[in-house]
Amino acid sequence: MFTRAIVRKPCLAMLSGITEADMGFPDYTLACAQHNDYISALKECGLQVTELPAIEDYPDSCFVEDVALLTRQCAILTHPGALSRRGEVSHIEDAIKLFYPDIERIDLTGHVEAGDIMMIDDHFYIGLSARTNVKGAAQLIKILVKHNLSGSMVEMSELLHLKTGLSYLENNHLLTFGEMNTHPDFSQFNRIKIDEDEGYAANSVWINGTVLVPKGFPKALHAIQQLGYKTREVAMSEFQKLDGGLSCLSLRF
Ligand code: CIR
Repeated sequence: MFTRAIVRKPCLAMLSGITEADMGFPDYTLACAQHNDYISALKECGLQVTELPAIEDYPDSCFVEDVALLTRQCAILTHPGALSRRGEVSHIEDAIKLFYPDIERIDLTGHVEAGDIMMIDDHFYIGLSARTNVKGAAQLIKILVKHNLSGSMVEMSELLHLKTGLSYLENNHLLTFGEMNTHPDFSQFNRIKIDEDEGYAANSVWINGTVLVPKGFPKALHAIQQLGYKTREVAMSEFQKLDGGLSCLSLRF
């Protein structure tokens, strides 16, 4: 169960956020409206939401998931692989301090973005992507073990972040896309394979029994509903233009 979430309002500078989507520039007004609806969806799932102000210095700063990992035992600040995102970390630290007395951190010798980390109970799968490297993942595993948690590295080559192609929906159900459909590390799970034309919906989010699903992906929505979950669609078009998925917009703990 989760009780809280932290989000950060998108900034106008999001128009120059990192992207390989080739879907055009986001519409800032629409992005803010979608972000507000996202916050409503979190609240509908019973979360108390801390809303942080926009920071114009960091175009991608609304994607708060990447700069910290919040677990039941500890909080860990990451060191993003993307140079333009590293300054976001100290800003999220200020918000996290209110909830976690001791904060661990990935040091400058390694890279980790927490979009590459998928939690399943007390185990954390860490994708080795262009943003998260072996040195960062090794540091992270050491910290997790210190807190009686565990972690393992996942080889990957196609996706931006691990959770771009994976979402754990609890009860052994795992949404998968692309290279994750057949990845050997996840063979023990019931994989629900998302079709190529709906790949963006592989990043959906389980919160307290409800699954938030990006709007406009009917096959994925139906497959999730068939598993017995209540679903809540959230329009995400403006964040998709920046390669950002549903999970990236919040830290849930
Ligand atoms: C980036 O490339 O860093 C942002 N434009 C999108 C980050 C998405 N975060 C995530 O998938 N966890």
